[in-house]
Amino acid sequence: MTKASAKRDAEPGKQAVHNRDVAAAFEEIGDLLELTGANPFRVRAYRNAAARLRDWPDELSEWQAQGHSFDEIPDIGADLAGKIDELLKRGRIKQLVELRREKIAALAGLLHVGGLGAKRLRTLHEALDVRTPKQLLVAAQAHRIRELPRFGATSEKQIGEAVGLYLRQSSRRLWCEVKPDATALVEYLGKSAAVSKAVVAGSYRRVAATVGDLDIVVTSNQSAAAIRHFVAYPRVARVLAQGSTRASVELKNGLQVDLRAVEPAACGAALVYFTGSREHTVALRGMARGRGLKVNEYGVFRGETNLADASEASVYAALDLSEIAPEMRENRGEILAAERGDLPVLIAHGDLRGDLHVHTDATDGRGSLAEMVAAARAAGLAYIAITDHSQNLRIGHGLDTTRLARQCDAIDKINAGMRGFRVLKGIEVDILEDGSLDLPNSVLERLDLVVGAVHSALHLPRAKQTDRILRALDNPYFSILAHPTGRLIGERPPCELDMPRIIRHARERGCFLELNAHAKRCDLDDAHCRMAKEQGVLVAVSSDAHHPDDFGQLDFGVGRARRGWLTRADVLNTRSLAEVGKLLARTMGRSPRTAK
Ligand code: DGT
Ligand code: CA
Ligand code: CA
Repeated sequence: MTKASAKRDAEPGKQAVHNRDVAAAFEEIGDLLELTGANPFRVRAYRNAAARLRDWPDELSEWQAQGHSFDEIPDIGADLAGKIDELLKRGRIKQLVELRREKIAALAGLLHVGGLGAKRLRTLHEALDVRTPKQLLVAAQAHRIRELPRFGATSEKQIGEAVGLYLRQSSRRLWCEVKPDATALVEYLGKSAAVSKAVVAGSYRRVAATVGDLDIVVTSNQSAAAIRHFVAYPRVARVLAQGSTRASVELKNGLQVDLRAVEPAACGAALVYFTGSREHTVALRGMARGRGLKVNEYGVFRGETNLADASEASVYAALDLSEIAPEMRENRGEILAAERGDLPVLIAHGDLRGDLHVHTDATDGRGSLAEMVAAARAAGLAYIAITDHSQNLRIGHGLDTTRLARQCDAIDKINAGMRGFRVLKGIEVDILEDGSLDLPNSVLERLDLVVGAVHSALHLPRAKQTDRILRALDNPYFSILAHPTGRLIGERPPCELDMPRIIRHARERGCFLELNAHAKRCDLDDAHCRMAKEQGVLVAVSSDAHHPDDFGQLDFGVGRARRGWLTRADVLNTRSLAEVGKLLARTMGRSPRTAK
């Protein structure tokens, strides 16, 4: 789902080709070559080039206009330079157009879904003539996969589930993936004299993990001019509908955007209506009816009189409710809470003081210790915990005892030379299949915190998987359970787990749970955050940063925490370094216990 957006045919001459378009094209060529069984070095060449171009500081067309040649760029040889030139000049790469015609191309989106690699996808294609995700699902359901060599009933079941999930979600995009478009559109709309205010409403404003389309409300006294400005947005590919107060467009990456122009006085009601959710606004309307009122996108009416004004608060006030934060509007008890006046005061953006899950290039991160520290300080944090992977995670180049000790020395050194910021020593230790941890307690005890996570054997049956985690929490050195369900949105369903039991156990053991803010994880999800809150288990909102830029994820994490009704007090890393230090110290060296 993340890649599908970049995979539209470019229209010759119609748009400027940006670096990320070139990167997306190379990425896609890499995927398709891999699927058709090309030499792995060729595949890697395209992927390396894509990564290089995505971060390349100069706009490629300008770089060329200045007389440079593309093969001056590292990772770009003469062949790839020619392809960049072709894309810039003609708006397409012939090789890519041809690759897309291959019978197997429609399966490219399934790479990585449910652990399917190119080799296994090719086997499925060759043995069963599967050409599309839908056909793969049908093959799994008809039990035709289990007969194949190197597949079996279990992997058939996993493939069926993962492809089903993929098909349900593939028309949706990750929140973080649409954020750049949402931000750019608001900025663009604000430039029109006809627009006084522009807000992205819908599921985006509610900070849903995935978004179907963007819904924008603009206030304007000249709606026709506002609409004209909107459809003229340079990244619009097609206008789907256009009227005097509304329009829908499709952007060049395939994302749909609906826009509504309303008079400034109706802004409150329009925002409530278009923020939704449908369930929330349906419940509001039902409540209004009981009081002889009518709520719609224009206001709250008693007869002809509109009780609402430009603010959303006025809409809720007209129904005797306190204002409900957008992230809570899902009809999951928030209306009752607003009626009683006991809505939680949600954690605010800017409340986080530190980040307790950060990687470096010692394992699979892309920033050095010093770079991650500098980026965290620049992001306004007061502390971070370095939590690189442990030895069991081979692909992540996990740390063994010696390398961990070396990292701890490096952290001591960096702390010694720094004021007003502190680096905590941690590890993201693998929880092994039997619930033991991947490093001995004699090593863990020297750290400030232990973050534990499951990275293998994700398909254990529910009772076994639950016991595994309970056992891990029983370890005397265990601070925070990272991304508890292991889900990857669009790729992998959550593990089978008894979460209420795990949360209760975390409370008994004095451990904390993580809300991992990685766009694909959002794990804990909203419902689990609320369970943790009810049990009094503090939640760490963590970036899981693998790159200096990733601390930006914390802001999304706060949005997700708000969706889970968390307050400042419910979140571990809103606390000062001194307080966090005390709370973490209590998780290090408790009396051991065996699981019940
Ligand atoms: P999405 O786009 O699937 O991620 O989810 P939403 O919530 O953004 O839904 P969308 O785009 O269909 O509509 C945006 C908001 O507009 C929705 O949250 C509530 C409102 N809305 C749209 N159509 C209707 C409708 O027929 N009835 C009600 N009650 N509300 C609607
Ligand atoms: Ca929407
Ligand atoms: Ca919509």
